[in-house]
Amino acid sequence: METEEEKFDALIDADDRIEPTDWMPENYRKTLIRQIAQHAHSEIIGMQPEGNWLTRAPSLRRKAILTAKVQDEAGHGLYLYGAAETLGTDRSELLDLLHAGRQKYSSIFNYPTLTWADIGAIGWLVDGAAIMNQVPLCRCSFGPYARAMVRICKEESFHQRQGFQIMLTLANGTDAQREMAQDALNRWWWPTVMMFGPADADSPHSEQNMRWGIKRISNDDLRQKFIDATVPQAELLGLTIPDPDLHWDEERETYDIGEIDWDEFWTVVGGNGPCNDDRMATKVGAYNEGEWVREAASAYAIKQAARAKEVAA
Ligand code: FAQ
Repeated sequence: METEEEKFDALIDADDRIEPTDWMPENYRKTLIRQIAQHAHSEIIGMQPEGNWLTRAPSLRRKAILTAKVQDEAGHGLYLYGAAETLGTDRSELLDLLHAGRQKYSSIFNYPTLTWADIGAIGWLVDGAAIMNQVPLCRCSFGPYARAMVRICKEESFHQRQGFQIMLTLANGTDAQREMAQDALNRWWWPTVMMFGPADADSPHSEQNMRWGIKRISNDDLRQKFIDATVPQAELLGLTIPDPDLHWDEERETYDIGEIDWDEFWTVVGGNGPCNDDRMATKVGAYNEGEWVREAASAYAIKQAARAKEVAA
């Protein structure tokens, strides 16, 4: 007779999906809640740096596109909170943990968007990195997370293209526009490279998460794939990656980069980046201001349920 654990291991070994009603080890559930919640919070907090430019987009067309993109991020957050809820947690619990500083969101969203070119750089680089990380997650062993990622990746791909298109327009524009694009690349490059997480040797969750089929490709391998895909795109734009040590390694057939400033990464992850306080204050403020909406929605839901009961009786 197979134990629950043996059945679970057999599903993982067969590269099958684990569904919410299946038995799973407590640490598998915990690490998924941790990762999916962090991912959901990132999508929601990630609306802030871009939302900052909604009222100042350079044309109506750009404004409409950016509005659609920011709304997509909200949708991604909601799919992901939904996926986390299938693991037996509640969205409001996860939000409480975020607001209390006990759950993380991606380091990348703690940097400011100083010019319109930053909107291009976020789409091109940050969404580009997000796709690189998230396409393998479409094959994650946990069914609801994997399925949510399929739709998210399709939308991220449009986001990446709109960002690249902004950069292309600026790079082919006036000297001032080109400088603005280069300045945005200078500020966003390294934070994006860091976004993939610590080096494999310093990543406490990687080994177990790879074994469980949550993570399919390691932090360093994804980072390398992103760099190899992005360097030729920067060349096409005529922009310079801000790394004097960047060069093509003939032997490894890949780009080598300079040293990553891990102190900066951990400072930002630890809550002391340029915008951490501001992001959290805005998030908590919006949540508190939205209290009446949640109350109205649940009062309506209770009324509807009572009406349905009456009709059924
Ligand atoms: N920021 O052992 P590992 C987006 C933490 S969505 C902050 O390697 P793991 C869309 C990590 O949590 C961007 N913390 O951990 C968009 C752990 O801390 P803990 C978000 C980070 O989980 C675009 C510790 O370091 N994407 O961009 C970061 O195996 C534009 C040790 O690390 C996802 O969340 C970081 N960058 O691997 C929206 C994708 N990296 O929890 C708007 C799903 C690591 O023990 C605009 N997540 N840490 O206290 C993942 O793939 C993984 O969770 C990793 C980290 C790869 C992020």
